[in-house]
Amino acid sequence: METERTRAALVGVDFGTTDQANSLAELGLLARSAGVDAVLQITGRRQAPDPGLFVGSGKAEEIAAAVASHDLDLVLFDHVLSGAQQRNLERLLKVAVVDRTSLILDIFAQRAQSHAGRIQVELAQLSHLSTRLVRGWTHLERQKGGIGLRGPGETQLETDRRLIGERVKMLRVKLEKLTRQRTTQRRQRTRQGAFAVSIVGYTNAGKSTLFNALTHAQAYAADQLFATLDTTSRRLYLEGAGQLVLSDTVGFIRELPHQLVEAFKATLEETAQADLLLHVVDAASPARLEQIEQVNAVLAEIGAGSIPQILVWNKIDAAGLGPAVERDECDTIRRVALSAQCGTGMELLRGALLEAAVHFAQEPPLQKSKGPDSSLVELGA
Ligand SMILES: Nc1nc2c(ncn2[C@@H]2O[C@H](COP(=O)(O)OP(=O)(O)OP(=O)(O)O)[C@@H](O)[C@H]2O)c(=O)[nH]1
Ligand SMILES: [Mg+2]
Repeated sequence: METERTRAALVGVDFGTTDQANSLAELGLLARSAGVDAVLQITGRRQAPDPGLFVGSGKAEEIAAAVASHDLDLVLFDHVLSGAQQRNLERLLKVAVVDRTSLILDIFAQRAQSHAGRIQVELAQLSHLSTRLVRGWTHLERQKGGIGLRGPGETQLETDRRLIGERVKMLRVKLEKLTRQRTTQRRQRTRQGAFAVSIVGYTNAGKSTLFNALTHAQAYAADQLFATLDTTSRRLYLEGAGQLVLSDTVGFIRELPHQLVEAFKATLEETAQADLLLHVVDAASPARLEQIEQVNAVLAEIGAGSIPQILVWNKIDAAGLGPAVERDECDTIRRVALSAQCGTGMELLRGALLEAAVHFAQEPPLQKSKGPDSSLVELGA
């Protein structure tokens, strides 16, 4: 017998600020990546969120009717809900209600493989949870006994907060220890003077496919969001330039939960220490320019905003473009168009890496002041 998959409705409200169609399509991909079937979409338009239900009462009734008629198990909101809104909606709809932040955290939790990765996800989840406790999980006080856990004179809410606080402290210590080991490994590598290149980009842009194509490795690449969570590094020998270290990294997404960026600082550190970033872009995505901006914003947040970048305009097969190299006024390569999957244009990227590595060997580190060039817009435009 087939196991029954979770059936969900996607709910998106247009406040006139973001591109709702793209954002909802992405929520659908997130749902699929989490193993959920998005059965239907419900959209609406409002000036501002309703404090109690996020949507208006009429829209809430519409969602309730859809839940009943389509036999749904879950309602996914393409927004961040307060703890109170989520609780009120669950009471009304009688199914689980999950917001965008929790869905992303859930995918990360499913994917985390390494010890450090798991700790980081749990830290992010606890931090998300604690913001909701503050918003009043008072119903827990009646439900949970808390026998043996509650300190003298504590309410359940205080106990929950204290337990979370203690767990967070313990996880931080563990993570720090793991991070120290990683830093030592990195230092050893740097002492050998290897040129460090990190592959960054929006989730599903093709980073792992590119990593595999360059290293002939078998990193997990899939049509899923956040297929990669842990940084994988490989040494790569480049004829004429010697060794370089190439890293595949976790992808970024719009409204990446802040708790995740905070928690994943240790993993992202690898990126912040790179000598060069290969910023992979899905050239076939209609949202590619917005995605570039989102990635650059996260890079700035983790202190990688001024590392030199080469934009890799990937999936040219799907975008109907040809392989190409673009240079800036100083003759530095700023963009390479290729298909990591078909291999078209890969030799152009190898050439670009060689140039960058030779430059690095001559005057390390590369001019740190040169950040991403926002004047790069459409290829061939
Ligand atoms: N058409 C086409 N598809 C590609 C190309 N490169 C990658 N893909 C597909 O895009 C999807 C995502 O590829 P991944 O390499 O897993 O992407 P990623 O950036 O590592 O994704 P995350 O780790 O989830 O952030 C897969 O289905 C790939 O087969 C390409 O050049 N052309
Ligand atoms: Mg990947």
